[in-house]
Amino acid sequence: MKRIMVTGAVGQIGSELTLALRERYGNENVVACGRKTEPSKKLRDSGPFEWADCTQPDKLHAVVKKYNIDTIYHLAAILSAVAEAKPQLAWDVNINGLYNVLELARENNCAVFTPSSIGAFGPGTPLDNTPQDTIQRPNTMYGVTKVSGELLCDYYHKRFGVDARGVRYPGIISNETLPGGGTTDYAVAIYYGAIKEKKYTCYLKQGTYLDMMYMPDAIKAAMDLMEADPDKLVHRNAFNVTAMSFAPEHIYDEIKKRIPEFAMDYEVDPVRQAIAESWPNKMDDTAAKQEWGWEPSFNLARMTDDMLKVLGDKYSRGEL
Ligand code: AKB
Repeated sequence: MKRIMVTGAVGQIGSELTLALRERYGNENVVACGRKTEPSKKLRDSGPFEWADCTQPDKLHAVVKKYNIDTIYHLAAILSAVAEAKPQLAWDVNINGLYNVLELARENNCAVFTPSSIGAFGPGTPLDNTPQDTIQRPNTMYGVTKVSGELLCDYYHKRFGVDARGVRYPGIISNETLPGGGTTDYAVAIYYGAIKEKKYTCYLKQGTYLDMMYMPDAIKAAMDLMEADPDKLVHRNAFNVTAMSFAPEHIYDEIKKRIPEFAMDYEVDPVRQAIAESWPNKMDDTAAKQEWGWEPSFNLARMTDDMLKVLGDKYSRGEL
């Protein structure tokens, strides 16, 4: 049985991925690591929890030794909008933190999953059907750290034999933990707005297409890639994965079909708009499909049904 450590386990993806990993590999075999935010009761009570900051290698090292860890899901990261506001912090967490994890993996023979992002692409990249292997010249600090991270992970694989794998996540939509400071966060916030106030003000312009994915598919992508036969992997860091591509008006239309009184207006944030315009409209994820059988389950309509049901139930119970 694997012995897993998850960094960033209290974050948007980490909080749900940790629970899914516990279900598959056993509660005691999955150690959740947080830095500052209190974990939910479900996360704290279902298995081991440790405070460990990825920029502090000694603490990470102690967790790896204490639990005899052989696999690390390294989710701790600063997202794109915060990274533009705090570029030094983004470099420290996204690069020095990753370096610490890879060194730990090299010394202790651990496999590593690291999420990259659509942010690893930039204005020179083809925006439609963005190829797996293409120009990557991002103009944001987030993008710089994501490309560097991909290269560093591949380097550790080739040079030291670390089993490092990753995906380029699109915007992730979920109903458990809110994302913290990304450019794609509007696609989560819009559902909360629809349920709580029947309205939403969008910070991206109409016509701004971006790749997106519902959380169950994001979790499946990470776990399936880490279980994939290494002999079949031509690529490693990082695979394009997507489930849907839409602009704000399309998600609005889907919600309005189900909540007719829902209204949306626009107040564009120039920073996040510029970031979004530098990212792909739609990635080509053929390599992920061919090399490890990637297949998403949720499209926009199915995701909208589920999001509104789950958030609607939470709202009725007074939990939102
Ligand atoms: C962000 O918007 O920063 C993230 C991402 C696409 O990597 N959700």
